[in-house]
Amino acid sequence: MNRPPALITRYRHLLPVTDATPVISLGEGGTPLISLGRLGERYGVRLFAKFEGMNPTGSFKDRGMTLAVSKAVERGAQAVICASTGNTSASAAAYAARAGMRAAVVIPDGKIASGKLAQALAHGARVIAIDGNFDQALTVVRELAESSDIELVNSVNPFRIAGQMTGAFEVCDALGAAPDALCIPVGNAGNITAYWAGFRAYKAAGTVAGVPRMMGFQAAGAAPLVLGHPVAHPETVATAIRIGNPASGPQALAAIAESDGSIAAVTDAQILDAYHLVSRTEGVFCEPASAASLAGFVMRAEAGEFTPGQTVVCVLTGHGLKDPDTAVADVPAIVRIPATTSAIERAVFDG
Ligand code: AN7
Repeated sequence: MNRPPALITRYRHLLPVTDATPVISLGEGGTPLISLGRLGERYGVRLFAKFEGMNPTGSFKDRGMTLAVSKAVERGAQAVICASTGNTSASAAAYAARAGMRAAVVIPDGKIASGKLAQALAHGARVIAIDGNFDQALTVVRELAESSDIELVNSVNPFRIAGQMTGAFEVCDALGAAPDALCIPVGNAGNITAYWAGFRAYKAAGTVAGVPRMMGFQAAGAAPLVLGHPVAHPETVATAIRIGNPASGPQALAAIAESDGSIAAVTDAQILDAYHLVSRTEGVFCEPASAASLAGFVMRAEAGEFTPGQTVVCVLTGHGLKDPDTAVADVPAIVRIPATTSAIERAVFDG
């Protein structure tokens, strides 16, 4: 399959790169904007999913990681490090391998989805599990990065945010305009910050006329920006956004205020409903954290928040295969029968 050229090449004029910057790429970006026609029709809007699970490592992190690792190579860093709920570690491990560089990833022990752990291990990263949560992991890696020559590739790295602006560029390129609203899951709050920067950059360049309302959604058990204070012990089925003290919280709140947007919490039950809905009725398999954006859309739509005919984009940040345990936790039973034509025919249509 032909993938589009590297993101750094495609959007070079809008990114902080020079001719001296190497391009460490796995063909990231160029993900599909998929019409969710049935669900949109139910609420009278044009609804789309920006399916970031189609990136090389299966999440949106690759957009920022291509730039962060390229810049790390440019400045001669010896290694990259990150704290992660899983996807950042998978992406950092892959891009570091691509660059021929060492990666270390610090994760909350037992709290990252198995697909993500498999990726970090497969790419040869040094995987360090701590007896603590993401917020504690981020605190220690930030300290370490300040006192060493190891490049921090969490979204506090400005190149991560710059690279992730390309998600907003692609949404506008596909629609020929900015959407009216963007629904997005919020964990460490880097992605909502990046999308907002991207939409503003496109408007400033005159590429589009407007910007969307930024609608962020956190899991109810990990909703510091909704509550207005950090959460010491975040908990949610959506382990990717099990974050109690988001590093880019102030930037996220600014994006929401400047865009006339909003931030709200969705429960694990709402997240899982949306997760099953989009996989069963639209054929799009995302991970639970990603479904927070769709759960939020449904909640807002039922409250009458959207005007008929508006264009709404939900960012589905990661692929469903990342978290196979959640995928098989609440699904129809496997049918076990003898290997005969008649038994199989009955099994197809029964139940
Ligand atoms: C699928 O990998 O924080 O608000 O360490 O994996 O930019 O943090 C992942 C976050 C949404 C939240 N959806 O994005 C990590 C990590 C998925 C994610 C988010 C994450 P931010």
